[in-house]
Amino acid sequence: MASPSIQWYPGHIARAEKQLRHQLDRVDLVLEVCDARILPASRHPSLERWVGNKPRVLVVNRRDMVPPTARSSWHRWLQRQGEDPIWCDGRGGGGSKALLQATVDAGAALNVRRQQRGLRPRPVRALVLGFPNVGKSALINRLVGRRAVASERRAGVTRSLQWVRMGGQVDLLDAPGILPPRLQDQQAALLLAICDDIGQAAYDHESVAQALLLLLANLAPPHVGRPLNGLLASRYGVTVDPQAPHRWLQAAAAEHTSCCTARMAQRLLDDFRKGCLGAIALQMPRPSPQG
Ligand SMILES: Nc1nc2c(ncn2[C@@H]2O[C@H](COP(=O)(O)OP(=O)(O)O)[C@@H](O)[C@H]2O)c(=O)[nH]1
Ligand SMILES: [Mg+2]
Repeated sequence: MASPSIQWYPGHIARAEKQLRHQLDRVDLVLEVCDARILPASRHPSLERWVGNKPRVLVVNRRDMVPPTARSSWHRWLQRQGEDPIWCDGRGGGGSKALLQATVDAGAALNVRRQQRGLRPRPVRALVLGFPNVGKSALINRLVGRRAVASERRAGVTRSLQWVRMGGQVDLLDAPGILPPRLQDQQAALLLAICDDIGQAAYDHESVAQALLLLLANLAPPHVGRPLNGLLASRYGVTVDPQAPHRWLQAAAAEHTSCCTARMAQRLLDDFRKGCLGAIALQMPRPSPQG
């Protein structure tokens, strides 16, 4: 997929990363949050190394935005890698009970160890970590049952570390999204841009929308609940030619945005990001020989 270089590493992320490395020593547990639509592309490549031996829970958020078949394929794949992911919907609240339970369990184990050393029990400290806009703040609000931290539809809303205390059992640390200083894997960077997981200033909307079209034109179950071409046709009245998906933007712009392809690109991206195109997994596990 040809595209211009996408790079985004704003000052607040660089600063946050420094503080984070410092805070990591002080927390008991890391809740690693990723985006179900682009599961591998939304996992920070250095996170495992930073976390080291500390307990880590993999939280796959936006579960409502992928078809159930995609979820079960990924779940099996992750379990084969030794992970035991918790699937959440930070907006609707699904999965937050399981996530809370995993956090409380980690706290119980911590306090058994503390007691053995003659120390008083204390709340478990959990750091919520992941790329921008994957839903970290929304999950925290779900866990505490109130709007404790800001959560919005654009990357870069959480700008500093913030503790949220939960009734004496759990302390949660909300953090700004983290990103590698250089997005080496440009295919992954493109997926992050499509899903709005990096700042919009980092890329040209039209080329990102073209990349999305190219993906959409070729997606079939289990990526999507049903073949997508019909959906583009029924929503916008313009069919996509799988042989020439780049022509769609111009044709749709002629119908809807007075031939302005930039506005049409923005509309397509917005619709995808809001879930108006249905549940879509942009990445799926590669089939393994065992199936
Ligand atoms: N559909 C859906 N939207 C979500 C989910 N989690 C978060 N959001 C929305 O995604 C946007 C970004 O969430 P936010 O919590 O600010 O992300 P953060 O940057 O990782 O803290 C907000 O508009 C949330 O309402 C989810 O699981 N499903
Ligand atoms: Mg946030």
